[in-house]
Amino acid sequence: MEIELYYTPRTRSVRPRWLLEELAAPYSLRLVDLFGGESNPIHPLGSVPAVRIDGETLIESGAICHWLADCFPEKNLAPATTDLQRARYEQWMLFTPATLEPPAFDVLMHTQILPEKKRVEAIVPYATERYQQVLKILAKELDHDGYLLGEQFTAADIMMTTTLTWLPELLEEYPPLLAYTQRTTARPAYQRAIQPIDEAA
Ligand SMILES: N[C@@H](CCC(=O)N[C@@H](CS)C(=O)NCC(=O)O)C(=O)O
Repeated sequence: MEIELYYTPRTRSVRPRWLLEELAAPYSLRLVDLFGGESNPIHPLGSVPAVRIDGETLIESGAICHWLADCFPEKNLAPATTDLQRARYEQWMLFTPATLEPPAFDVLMHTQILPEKKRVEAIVPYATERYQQVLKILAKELDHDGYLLGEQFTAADIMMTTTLTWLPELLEEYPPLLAYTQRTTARPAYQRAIQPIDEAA
């Protein structure tokens, strides 16, 4: 399988890069200079990430991670479809983009990313409150030494960790989440995935 990842550091494209590193799958990176004004030539919205897999283009970080994890069952980054744990895995794979990410995205965009003129201050208190509600239930869920599925680290942990790292200051009140993100980001595959592109293997 030939995999080319269209990638910008410090974006959602870390997700598939981290997964590919966990899988030890061969891949190449094509840097998209999003912050310098370049748009991704293979994504209909110009966004990252996108992958070319044997000539086919696939977008959406969650879909890319989902599919790639299933392609390498021997790496145990996704439970088998017949495994009861699979349902729980699907739950967490979707929880990140559907429930955790929207309020975190609003806070991030309207406090840090958008040019000041475009920020809407009134969005921030509600989005922060909603994000904190979600963090509270996650802190209960992750109040142990493992991962979302217990002992098994999966692609769902990649999805969730990358979002939790967007707003580190809001994690301070949730020690189980701080410990969880410290555990997951200490993984060698994550450390390789955040290396500057010219130093990547
Ligand atoms: N839901 C998409 C979101 C993709 C997305 O919005 N990516 C951001 C970077 S994290 C981006 O490319 N923004 C610039 C743009 O869309 O032009 C995914 O998870 O892949």
